[in-house]
Amino acid sequence: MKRHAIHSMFLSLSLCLVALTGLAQSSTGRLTLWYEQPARRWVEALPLGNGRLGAMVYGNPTNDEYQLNEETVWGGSPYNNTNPMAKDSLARIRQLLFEGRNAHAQAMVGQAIRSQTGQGMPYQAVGSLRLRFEGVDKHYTDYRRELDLETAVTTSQFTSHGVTFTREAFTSLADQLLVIRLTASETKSISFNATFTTPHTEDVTISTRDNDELRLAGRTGDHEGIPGRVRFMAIARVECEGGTQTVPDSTTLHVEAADAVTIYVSIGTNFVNYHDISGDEVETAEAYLRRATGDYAAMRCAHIDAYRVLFGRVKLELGTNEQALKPTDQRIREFATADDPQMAALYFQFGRYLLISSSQPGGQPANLQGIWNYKLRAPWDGKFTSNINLEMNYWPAEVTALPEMHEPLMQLIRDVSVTGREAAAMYGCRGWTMHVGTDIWRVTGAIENIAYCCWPVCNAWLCHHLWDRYLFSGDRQFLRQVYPIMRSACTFFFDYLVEEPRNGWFVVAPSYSPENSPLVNGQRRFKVVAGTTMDSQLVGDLMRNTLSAAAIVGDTPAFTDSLSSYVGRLAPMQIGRWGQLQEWMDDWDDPDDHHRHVSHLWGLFPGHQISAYRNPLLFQAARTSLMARGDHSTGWSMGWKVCLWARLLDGNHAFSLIREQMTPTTAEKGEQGGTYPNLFDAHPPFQIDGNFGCTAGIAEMLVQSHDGAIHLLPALPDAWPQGTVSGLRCRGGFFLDELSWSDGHLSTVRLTSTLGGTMRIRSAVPLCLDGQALTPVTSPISDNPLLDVQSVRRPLIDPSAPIASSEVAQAYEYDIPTEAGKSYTLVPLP
Ligand code: FUC
Repeated sequence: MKRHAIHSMFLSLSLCLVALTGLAQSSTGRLTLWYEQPARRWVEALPLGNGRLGAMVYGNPTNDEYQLNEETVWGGSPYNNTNPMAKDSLARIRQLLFEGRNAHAQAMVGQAIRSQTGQGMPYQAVGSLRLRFEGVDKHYTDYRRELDLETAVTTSQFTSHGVTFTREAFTSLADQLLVIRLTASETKSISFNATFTTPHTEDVTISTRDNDELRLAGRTGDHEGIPGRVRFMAIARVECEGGTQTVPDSTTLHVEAADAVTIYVSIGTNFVNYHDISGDEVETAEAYLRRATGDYAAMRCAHIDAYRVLFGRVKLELGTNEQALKPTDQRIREFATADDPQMAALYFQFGRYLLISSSQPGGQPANLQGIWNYKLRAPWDGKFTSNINLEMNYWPAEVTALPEMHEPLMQLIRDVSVTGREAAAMYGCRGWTMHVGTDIWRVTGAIENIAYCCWPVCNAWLCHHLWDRYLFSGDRQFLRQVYPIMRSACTFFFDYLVEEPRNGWFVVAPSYSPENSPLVNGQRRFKVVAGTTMDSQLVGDLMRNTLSAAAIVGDTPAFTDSLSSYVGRLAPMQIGRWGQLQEWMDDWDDPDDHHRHVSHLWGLFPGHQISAYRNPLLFQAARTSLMARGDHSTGWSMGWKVCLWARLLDGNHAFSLIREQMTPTTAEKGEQGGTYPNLFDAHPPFQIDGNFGCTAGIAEMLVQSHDGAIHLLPALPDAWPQGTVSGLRCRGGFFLDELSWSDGHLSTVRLTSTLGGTMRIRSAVPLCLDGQALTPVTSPISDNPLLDVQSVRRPLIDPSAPIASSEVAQAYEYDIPTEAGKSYTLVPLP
C-alpha cells in the first residue's frame, strides 16, 4: 500500500472512532493534547487563558486543582530604575573600551550604568482553587484528560463506582471568567469541598459569603525595596443543580450530592496602568462575576465563537499516521525516532493557541511564561526580558494571522517610548531607549547583572515590530501613529552613537552581544564592548525603516538627511577569519563557541538583511556561524534556530531543530532545552518564547515574504512530503488562502491581495496563472514598497559582491499585478 493511502486509512479510522465513542476517543489525532493520567506536576497540567486570566488544569479525580493567574499581579509599584551616574561616566567608559580595557569598562558600567534598584519586579501567581471530592474511588478507571485546541476547552473524564464523571473548563474570551462545569452520569453523585490556597502572605484573607461564594484577597509583596501595592481579589461562585451547599468552616464551601455544578471564577486587581494603581479589585472582580449568566451552554458557545474567529484562521495539514492516535506525552517521547508529521502541526497550532490565550488587546504582553506561573518569584521574575525573549513571543503574531494579539506589545512599546525618555536622559541623550528588560511598571534602566545590563538598543528591536506590522498590513494610519516612536528612537542614536577610532565607524558603546563573551587571547573576561554586529543590524534596521516611513508620513529634510548620513557610517557586517559572520567588530569569534544566543544572526532572522539572493557572501557567512554554533541548546535558542535554518533555506536542518526542541524533559533548570509533557517549551525551566519561536519557524519553512518576494515553500523538509497550509499572511497585504504540495513540490497556491499592488512570487518551480506561463522578472527589485523595502534593497555589504549563490537552488521570480480583494491561483507549469 502506498504511504499516503496508509495515512488516509488511519485518518478515517480515527474519525470513525471519534464518531463512535464520543469523548473517550474524541479528537484523537486532531488538534488535541491528551493524556491517560492526571497531571502530577505543573508542567503536566494544561493551560487555559484569555489573555488576562490564566489557569493550569490538573484534572485530578480526587483532589483537583485549578492554578490561577491574573496578568497584572506583579510585585512592587510604580518606580524608576535609571542610574543618575551614567551621563558623567560615559566618556570614561568609552575611552576604556577604545583602549581595549574592556574589563575595566565593564566594572564601571556596573557602578555607573547598571540600575542600582535591582533586577525589576516579579510577576506573581494568585493561588489555586482546590476541589477535594468525596466518594470518588482513587482506583478510578477509563481516565482521559484533554485540551482541545479547536475550542480552548479542557475536559477530564473517568469512571468511579460505575459513575462517569466529566469536568470541563475554559477561561472565557467572551466573559472574563474561568468557568468550570462538573457533571456525572448519575444524579446526586457530585460531592466536594472547595477552598482557595495562595503562596502570598501579605494581607491575605480567604473567606466565604453566603453558602455559594469563596473569596481570596491579597496584596503582592515588597521587592527590592519597592513596596508591593497590587491588590487582588479572586471570587469563586459555586452553583449547584440538585444537592445542598453548606459552609463547614470559614474558608471552605461544601457541596453534597449535586447532579451538576458550575463554578465561576473571577479575579480583579487595582492595577489600571503602569503609573496608576487606583482601581478597585473587589468592584472589578464582582463586575466580571455579574457576567455569569447561569446558562453554561450559552457561555461555552460564546467563548468558543470568540476563540474560533482567531484560531480558525490558519489550518496546517502535514499528514497523519498511527502516531497521532497516541497520548501527547508518548508522542513527545517518540518524536525523535517516529514519523509524526501531525505532531509538528499540533505544536505549531499550540503556539497559536498560547498566543491567543496569553496576549489579548488591552492587556499585558505575554511575559517569559505567557501568563502561567505558580510562584511568587518565577524564573527571571517572569519579566518582559527583551534581548530575545519578549520579541520572540511575537514572531508568530503577524505571519500566523493573529495581528490583534500583537497589540499588547504595541502598547508596551508606546509605554516604554514614554518611560524610556528617562533611560535616554540618563546618558544625556534625547529620544528614548530601553535596556535588557522591563516589568509591568515599564522601567527602562539597565537591569540584570553587571555584564548583561548595558544594552541600550532594545528600542531599535521594538521598533522593528512596529515597522513589520506595517509591512504586513500596509496600514498607513497605524504607521502615522507610531512614526514618532521610531523617530524618537533614532534621535536617541544620533546622540548615543560614537565614532570608534580605528575605522571611523559609528558604533553603540558601551554595549554587548547578548549575552556572550568574546574569546580574546584565550580568555573570556568580559562582555561589555564597543560596537557589535547585532548593534549595527538593529540600529541600521531602525534607521532605514524610519527613512522608509518618513517617505510615507513626511518629515523634514534635515531629519532624513541626518538619518541617511548615520546609516552610511554604521559599522558594517564583516566576514571573519574562518568565513563566519563576525559577532563583534574584532574577529574574536571562537568556532567552538556554542552560546545559546546567536545575536549576530539577527540580520538573518528576525531581520531582513541577509539573503541568499541579494548578498550571498553574507548568507554563506551566516550559515558558517550557525553551523559552528551547533543545534542543541536552550528551548528558545532552538526555536530561533528553526527560524534561522528556514531563512537559510535548509528545511531539513530546520526540521532537525524541531526534533531537538521536542526532546522530552522534566528538568527544571539548565541549558538542555526541550519540551515538557504539556508541550510547554523548556529552557529549562518553562519559558514560553521557545513555543512561539518554533511556531514562527514552521511558518517560515512554508512561506517567507521578507526578501523582496513571497517565497513559496522556501524550506520544506523531506519529512513533510505533502501538505496544505491556509491562512498565513505575507507582507504586502497578501493572504495565502491555500498552498498545497505533494512529493515535496508545490501543487497549487491561491493568494488574495488585500491592498492591490505588485505581488512578486518566488518559487522553485516555474508557474502559470490562469493557464498562462508567467514571464520571469527582469528587474531585481519589485515595485511593491511593502515587499521591497530599504532594509532589503540596501544590504550592508560591498555592492560589487556576486548576486547569485551557487549553493542556493535557483528560483523563479514573477511579478503579478493585483487588485485589492482579488484572488490569484498559481500552479506549476505542466
Ligand atoms: C536571557 C537568556 C536566558 C533566559 C533569560 C530569561 O537572559 O539569555 O537564557 O532566557 O533571558
